[in-house]
Amino acid sequence: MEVITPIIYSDTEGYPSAMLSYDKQEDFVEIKDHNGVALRVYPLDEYILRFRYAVEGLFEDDFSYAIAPDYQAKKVDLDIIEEEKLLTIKTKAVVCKIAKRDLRVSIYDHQGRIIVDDDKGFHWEPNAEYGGYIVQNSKQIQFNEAFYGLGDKPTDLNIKGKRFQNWGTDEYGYHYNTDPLYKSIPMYYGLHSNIGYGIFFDNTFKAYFDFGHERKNAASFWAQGGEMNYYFIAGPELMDVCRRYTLLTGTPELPPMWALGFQQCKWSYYPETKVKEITSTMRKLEIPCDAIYLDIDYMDGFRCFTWNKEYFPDPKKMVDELKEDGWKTMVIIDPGIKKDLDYPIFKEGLEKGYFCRRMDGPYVEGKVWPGMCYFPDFTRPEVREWWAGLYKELIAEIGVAGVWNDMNEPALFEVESKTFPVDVLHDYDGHQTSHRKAHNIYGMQMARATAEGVKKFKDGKRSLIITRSGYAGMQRYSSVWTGDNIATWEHLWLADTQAQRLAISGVSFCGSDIGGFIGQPTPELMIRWIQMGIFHPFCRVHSSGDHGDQEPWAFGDECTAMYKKFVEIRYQLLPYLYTTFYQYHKEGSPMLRPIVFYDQTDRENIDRDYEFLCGDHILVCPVMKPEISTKHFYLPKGEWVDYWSDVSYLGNMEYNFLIEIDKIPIFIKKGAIIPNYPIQQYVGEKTIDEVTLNVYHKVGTEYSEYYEDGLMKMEDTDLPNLTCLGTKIV
Ligand code: NBV
Repeated sequence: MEVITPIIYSDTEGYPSAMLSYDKQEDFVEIKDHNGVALRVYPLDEYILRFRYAVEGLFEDDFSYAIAPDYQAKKVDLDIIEEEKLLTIKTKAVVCKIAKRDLRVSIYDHQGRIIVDDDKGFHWEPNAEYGGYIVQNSKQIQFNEAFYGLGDKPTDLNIKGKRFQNWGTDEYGYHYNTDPLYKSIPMYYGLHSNIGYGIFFDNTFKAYFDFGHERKNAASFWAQGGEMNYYFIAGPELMDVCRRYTLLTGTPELPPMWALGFQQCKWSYYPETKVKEITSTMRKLEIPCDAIYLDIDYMDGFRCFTWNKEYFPDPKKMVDELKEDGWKTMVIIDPGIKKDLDYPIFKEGLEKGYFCRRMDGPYVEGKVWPGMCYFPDFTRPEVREWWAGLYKELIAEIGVAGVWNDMNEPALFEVESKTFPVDVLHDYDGHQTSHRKAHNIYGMQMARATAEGVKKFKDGKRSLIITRSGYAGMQRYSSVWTGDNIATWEHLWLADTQAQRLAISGVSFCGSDIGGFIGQPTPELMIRWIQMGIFHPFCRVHSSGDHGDQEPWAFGDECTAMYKKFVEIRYQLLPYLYTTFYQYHKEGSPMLRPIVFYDQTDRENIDRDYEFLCGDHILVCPVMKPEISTKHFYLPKGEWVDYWSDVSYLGNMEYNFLIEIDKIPIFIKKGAIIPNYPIQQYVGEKTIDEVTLNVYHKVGTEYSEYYEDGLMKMEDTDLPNLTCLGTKIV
């Protein structure tokens, strides 16, 4: 018999008592207990219920950086039933039962199956050090339940049995299970008995998640301050939960297509002759590439928005020349502004009071690349506007194409905490608070200010922003990369799971430093990483440059040829990838899909984290080990066509495939139509007046979408059975 761990309640914990009253207001149902606890349940649509608790009946200002500003809650007709022991709130999708004895919440579907059930439910502890409360919640873990989500955690896809912290941290050279990392996305999925659901705990304080690590049967989440404010998102399909969560926290605008092209980066390419050497070698070897990156050394003494004129005497001329050859120049911008009164940006920020201060007056100072720096308070609208304005020269005058925001956890050198002291004050858009609450959103607000600036000086035209740190909703402003990884086989796998996890956490536009930031990959590892990387939405090679080169030609001729072959495949697939981005933008569909999100009915898929789907129809099975000649892969349900040989395979079966170095196992869903562009050296090199539709014929129906951002619409073609955005072949 299973031994159930007894629940030990701490003396200091508080719990709701019996229900005193309930009241139906326009947007929510408010329930009060006998001790002054209030619970508000907001139906946002039939599938999403938001729960907010106030220990002393007083709710905080209702403000969130995560929720998309244009998110519109729907009008839901609630059915509210009061019985002796329960208050039941029903929408068309879910039945929420609140126990009158202690306000514990259980959510069922309409067939009476439990979706999620409070264990201790909401409880709290006074925060003796800072005031307020440590707000906590625990749910029961159902039989065989699996858990997913939480952003960039470098661990197995199924996070059952693990415990995590959300506190954005600069983790140079992280490893399997290092926690926390750069991003904080407090959203997780549960899956049991084929029922998927999501919990989004929208609280920016340092927060914790425990999935049966401390107590085998409880999934808990808690934060060091703020409100117990979470969203329950019903499925039952995990994909639908993902779409609902992603639309709740917003999707990005469509990027320019070149942002999905291949990108070459290194810390650092300088001087100008080096940059040109890289770009011209790419063109000479005919390896398609759209973007070249300038890391911190392009600046004058690492002062943001300046140029080192010795290395780059005429940046505009260089950027223009690169542009003529199809290159988009990307530059890095960090948050630290060098403390130097001869530096106009510092002087202006100081005069206008834009830098963050400690609670008792002084500015927060921190050592980063330029030396001692002050840091803008990006949580203040006026500061964001100022920051946006600083991009004028880079974007409007010099013609830089997009911006890379780094070190924005914010990261500091030489202090144990690696970041600001917690007493730093922030405006938090008019809700003044300390760094305890603002830390996790600092990077996201920096990326937001950057995105606004770049957009403004590009006359509203689309661009590319990348950020290292961020909170739920960051995807509205920026793409992301997974930070300072290492050139090891383990990291290849971590990059795979991190990208899948980010995609299901609302942040599809993600990728890793291909090849590894730290260390030098072997040619084999580099090739395997490129083979996977071309299926990640953000596809950039980056390295610290300390251990050797990582350009396509750095590993010998054979390797260069393979590199070229895979980057070319990416360019052929651009219309497919762009369509996948469109689905993300429009419906919140993740661009990368763990196998369990493709078929959650098959228990074989629960822990599967190697293979993933890129968009609707491409199954990618990355090779994660050196020198292997065969590998077992499990093909999920359906029929799959081997991309290389056109041989069909039945799904729901494991196969032992031959592994060759110049091929990554890729399978196309039978029946799919995959649009292909001709190979170009960069997006826009050729006028595309013809798209090849690769039809993977099957007897039966398979729905394929194709989105073109401009003139080419499917209805303009004379192919039979085609509709704009949809293709049916029977
Ligand atoms: O700007 C230098 C690097 C950058 O290349 C990398 O991608 C970031 O994650 N940056 C971190 C700061 C220094 C890291 C040691």
